[in-house]
Amino acid sequence: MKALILVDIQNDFCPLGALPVEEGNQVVPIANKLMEVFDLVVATQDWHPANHGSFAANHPWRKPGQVIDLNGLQQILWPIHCVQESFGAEFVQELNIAKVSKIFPKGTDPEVDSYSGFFDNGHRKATGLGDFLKEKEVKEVFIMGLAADYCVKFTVLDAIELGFEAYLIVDGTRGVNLNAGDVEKAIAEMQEKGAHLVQSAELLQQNAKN
Ligand code: VGL
Ligand code: ZN
Repeated sequence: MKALILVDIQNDFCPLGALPVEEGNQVVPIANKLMEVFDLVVATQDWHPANHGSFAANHPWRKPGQVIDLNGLQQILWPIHCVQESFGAEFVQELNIAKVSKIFPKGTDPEVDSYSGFFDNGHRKATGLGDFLKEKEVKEVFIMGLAADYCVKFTVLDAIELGFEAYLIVDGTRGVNLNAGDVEKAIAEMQEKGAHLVQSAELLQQNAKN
């Protein structure tokens, strides 16, 4: 069984959002097309409480982009984004979420961030995504969404660690690029660690259902 994992395709990661990803909205039509050729689609949703420790605004005098120690882990500070129940946290309206079997919220604990769709950044708590996929006897996961250099990357790396055959859908992702070249670096790291790189067109041609 193959599964398509849509990572954080939310308003705040679109070009007009609070944590803008250049061309972030351009992954939406790709996701919609790919959903037609997968029997199983899941989505992750960055879903922070307002007091989340990753928000610069929750630390005196801190600014987005700075790095702090958050309960023993290095934490990049972000603008306030994807606050539970806010517009910014909603999936992009054009995304066809009717095809999504299950949504996995992440980043709900104010004390620890969660880039990966599988675990928090300390690898202490699971979101349930790994068990869900194993129950469905998924062996191969195809991952796309936002952002390439954070949540997509860590979702891919955890998928590999959990024993899934992991495919990064390269045209289905865009990155924050806090530093120039971050996306290329992230893709290189995913590939080094065992991820396969694919383009959405190849999957549409093959038709992943077969
Ligand atoms: C993300 C930074 C903070 C992401 C989420 O979805 O890549 N990045 N929260
Ligand atoms: Zn976040």
